[in-house]
Amino acid sequence: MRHPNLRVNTGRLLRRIEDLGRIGAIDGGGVCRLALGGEDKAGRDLVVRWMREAGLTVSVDRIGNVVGVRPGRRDGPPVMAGSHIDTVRTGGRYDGNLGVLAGLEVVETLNDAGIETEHPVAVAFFTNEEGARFAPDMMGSLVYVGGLSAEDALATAGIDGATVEHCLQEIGYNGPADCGTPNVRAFVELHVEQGPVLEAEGVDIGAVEGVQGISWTEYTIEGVSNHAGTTPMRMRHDAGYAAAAIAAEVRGIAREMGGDQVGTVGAITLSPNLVNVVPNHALMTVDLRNTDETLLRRAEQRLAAFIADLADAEGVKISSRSLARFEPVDFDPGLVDRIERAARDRGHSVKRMPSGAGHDAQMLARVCPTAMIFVPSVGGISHNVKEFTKDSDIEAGANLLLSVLCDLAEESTQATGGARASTRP
Ligand code: HGY
Ligand code: MN
Ligand code: MN
Repeated sequence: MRHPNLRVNTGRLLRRIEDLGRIGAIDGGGVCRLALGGEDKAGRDLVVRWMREAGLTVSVDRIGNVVGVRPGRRDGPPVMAGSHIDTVRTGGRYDGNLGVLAGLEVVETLNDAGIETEHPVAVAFFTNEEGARFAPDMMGSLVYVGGLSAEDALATAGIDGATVEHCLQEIGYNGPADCGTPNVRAFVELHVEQGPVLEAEGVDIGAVEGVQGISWTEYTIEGVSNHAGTTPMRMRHDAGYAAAAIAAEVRGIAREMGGDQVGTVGAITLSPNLVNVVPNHALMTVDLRNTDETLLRRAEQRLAAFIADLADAEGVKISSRSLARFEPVDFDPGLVDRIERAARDRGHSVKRMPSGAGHDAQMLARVCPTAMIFVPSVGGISHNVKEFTKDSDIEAGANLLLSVLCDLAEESTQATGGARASTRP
């Protein structure tokens, strides 16, 4: 530990979480800052101001990723902390925001202590990590590492029809920098766990070993609208029934497979959506995830077979469009070890674990040694206005991030090992 007595300014970090959480604040203590909307712009402007006030050289790339760099004694790739500040509609104030603001707090702490590091230190927030408005999720970091072209990302239309390019221009974050600059020496993301494990086991810190596979698909179901009262059941081609049957099957597959298999139907829109009309159209999404790629593919295949039979039986047309597909990612073993060791050295209990949620780190793992630090989520709740993490856990996570980043920023050898990352964009 290079600076064993160095500690973050917890009060400053907590204030900034509060200040950022006021932008797009919604009832119940949560936040709604969907990617590239007005609230996202306001949040970006605030964080960029803080970055500049901390003396960082700030760049904005073509897809709106923002990177602030603090110089080191030598030039070259920085060690980077980062995450995202866009949220889902029912977001909490910690998801993503903590990793960005804790990274900034590391910089502020180094500034306050007058510490110069060997390598530059960078703080980043990536565009549209949530994928709730524009698919796929982790879009900005995927472009940053070359897994998706900036052109394809810019051309992507969101759930409201607007394109990424148009929205970036609207908010003034269609930056000049090439995507993927600067390249990165190592990446560490602090994030709330968003699940129940750490709290249930009474563990302070998660040393995250990787991220599970993610499969998002949009289904369009075309049936025949008809009278709810006069149409015999045998004559129906009911898009609403088909959507409901798919949702029930998603739950059935997850239940029968057990293990890490999860399945979610988060969005269903029926048309004409009237009490006395058999729906002729449904648009829905399915989110399947598993830590094991073979099992995830098995779940996908089971659902596809069910849907083909359902379309025949109900006489509806069902077409599908992949919104996101990422294989499971393993983080850098050496970096995970380092996080685990540093946590124990600071007297914390620590558990090695996978991430159930997607994160920008899973993309950075394609290009540099990468790992994550989790802190507990109260009640395991996230993507919910009640998302909460205790101040003491925020302080522990931020000080651990400080310790790991300081060590990485001083070392001549790169963090050992390498990540097995997705091979499919
Ligand atoms: O969907 C996810 O796992 C992340 O919140 N984008
Ligand atoms: Mn997140
Ligand atoms: Mn999220």
